[in-house]
Amino acid sequence: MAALKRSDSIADSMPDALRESRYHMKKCFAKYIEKGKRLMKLHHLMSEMEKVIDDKTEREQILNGLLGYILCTTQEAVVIPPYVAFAIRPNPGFWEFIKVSSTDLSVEGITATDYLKSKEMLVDEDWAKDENALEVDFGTMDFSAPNLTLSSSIGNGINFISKFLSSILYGGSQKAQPLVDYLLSLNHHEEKLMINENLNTAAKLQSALIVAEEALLTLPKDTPYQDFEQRKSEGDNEIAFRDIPGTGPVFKHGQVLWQGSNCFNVVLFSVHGYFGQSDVLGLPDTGGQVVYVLDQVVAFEEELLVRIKQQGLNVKPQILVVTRLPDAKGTKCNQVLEPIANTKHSNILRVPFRTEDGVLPQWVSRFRHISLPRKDATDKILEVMEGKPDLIIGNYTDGNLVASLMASKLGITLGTIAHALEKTKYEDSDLKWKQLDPKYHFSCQFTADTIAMNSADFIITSTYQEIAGSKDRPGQYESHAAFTLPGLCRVVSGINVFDPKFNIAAPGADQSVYFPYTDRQKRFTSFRPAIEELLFSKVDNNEHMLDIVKNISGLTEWYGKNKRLRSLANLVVVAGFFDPTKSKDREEAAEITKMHMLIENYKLKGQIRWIAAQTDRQRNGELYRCIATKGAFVQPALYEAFGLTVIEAMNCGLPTFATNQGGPAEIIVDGVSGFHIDPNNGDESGNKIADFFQKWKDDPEHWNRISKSGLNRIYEW
Ligand code: UDP
Ligand code: LCN
Repeated sequence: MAALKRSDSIADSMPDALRESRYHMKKCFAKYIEKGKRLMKLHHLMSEMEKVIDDKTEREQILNGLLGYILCTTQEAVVIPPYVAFAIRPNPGFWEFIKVSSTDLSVEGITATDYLKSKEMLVDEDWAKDENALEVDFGTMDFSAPNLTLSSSIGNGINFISKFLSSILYGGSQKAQPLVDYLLSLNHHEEKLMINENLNTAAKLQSALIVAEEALLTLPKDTPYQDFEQRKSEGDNEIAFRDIPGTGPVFKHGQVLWQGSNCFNVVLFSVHGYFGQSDVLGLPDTGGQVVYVLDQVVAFEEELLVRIKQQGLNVKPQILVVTRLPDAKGTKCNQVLEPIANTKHSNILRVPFRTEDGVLPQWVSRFRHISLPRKDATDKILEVMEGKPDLIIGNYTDGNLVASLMASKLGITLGTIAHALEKTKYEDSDLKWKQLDPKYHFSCQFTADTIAMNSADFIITSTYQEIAGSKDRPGQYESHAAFTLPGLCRVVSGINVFDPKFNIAAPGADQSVYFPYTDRQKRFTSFRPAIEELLFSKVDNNEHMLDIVKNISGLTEWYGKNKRLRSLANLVVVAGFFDPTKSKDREEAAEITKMHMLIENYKLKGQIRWIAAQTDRQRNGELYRCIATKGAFVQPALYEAFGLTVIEAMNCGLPTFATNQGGPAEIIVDGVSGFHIDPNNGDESGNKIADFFQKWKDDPEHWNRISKSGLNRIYEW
């Protein structure tokens, strides 16, 4: 297929392309506008084109040319007769908007603002034309740090910033002085952390660094800090860096990368629901976030302790996970301060969430947004930490917003993490916000997300797709670049995915819980009877929540329909209430009823085991391992932001099938370390799973190969 040259814009090249196929294109555009105002997705554009150009050879000729390339990179088009406006995304992060007249096929490049206005015309014409409509443009904020330029560099901000800082340091004394002053200012209890007053100019620092590099390179990489400290004081170099190559300042091709720490007190906000360590796990729909936050705290504290030791400091780091204080309902999540398991100095701090009607005690869905009373939370944090934190991190929408407010109030560095921005999970969730708001409160959520991501100094993401998607699909952050909530606000520049604040750090699974089924000595054999009961007893068990996006009913239906698959394997699903009357959510109750109906209609009794959501992590690990050696794991979600269960299953050596919509597509290499399945194509997915079981039957090594490649993928990840 033809592609554009780097310098070409679509607005420039499209007129020629249209001219070449003018006869067909006139017919095509006439078809597009035939039904009046509407929003068209790529598949609509293609299928209508097929209807108009019924000769396959002619159609292929067009699709193989530049026009085909432009059409295939179109995300959507707005039809406002006689015009069709296109949102074209030639590469991740790059967008161009154009408007084509169906009358004479003339092409005009338009701004994001004009494109959004045409979208608004579909739902709220008055507002679209209102000159006073609120328009938000974060792009006008001018920062001195440059942005990345290539799609392939997105998410690699830290390397870029390190190089940028090195270039400042070596780029002339005037430019370098603010950096030198900053390094000079870093201290802990009056003790300098980076450099001392003798190196107060760029020239002095540069020459000290040259001498330092030579001195450091003569030492083995594992030289203890004390030895280095002694050498430093023996010589007359005023090298105030606190460490040695490989652990402290690293000298690489003229770059200085600082790996020491000036961050000892960290606050992490995960303000939602039931944040607990045992028998709670956030309750349904925030489970992954709780697991993730707890794992990160353990790893973060460990890393801080190592770095502090390497820096020769005598400091005790503290991490405080701040959340809300709900009713415990028999769990331990009603303690104000609770030490975090497997850490030395980290705690959960719980602050009551107050509304106008008093304290909110019950569990609330992730779509109902909560905040923490800022004064209460700040006072408590300052009291427990005995001072201001050095870094504030937020997690998920509510946590990120609270974190950004507190960070700006206290003047502290802010990091945010989302891993599950909801915007891309629901088609046209921005344009349809009024319709969706009563249930999902997207107006509030997208606004909070956009504010937090713009206030963040850095953003940690799970995968590349989370930021910038893939060739065909926009990323979760990217979908905030330009969007509109008609009647509320038009965000013409919401976020720039080329900003070096974006960094990818994929989560892992806790290796002490999720390890391969072959590690027999480590296995939690005490859970075996309970798991056997769960899987094989005659009676099904009780309650929990069924999230529609997880598509458990979809999987049940694929299985029910596929005779071949049913003859090869049984199905175990882990999710949900069994009794629809227990659900307070209409959609969820419908989903539960649907599950019962599928079981009935497809006569699945005896072939399906429906287990309620599990809350014991260790037992979960063992459950995956019990299924390993006998089966496979399937994650069929309509959309999954990252998907911790996918890496947990792979960690246990369980061959894994996972949705191609979202993070899992990046975790698994299809056909090698597991399989991608299309949640929107149940027949194909069911057959793909059946093929695996059939192949395993014919070749006993097939299962082992996929299991091992899955584990290898996790180890190299
Ligand atoms: N999980 C659990 N019990 C269940 C289902 C899930 O403890 O019945 C855990 C699962 O092991 C994983 C997390 O909850 O650690 C779910 O995370 P994921 O990222 O897959 O999805 P989320 O629920 O956050 O969308
Ligand atoms: C939230 C989600 O929805 C999941 O996809 C992630 O795996 C989880 O957070 C942890 O990052």
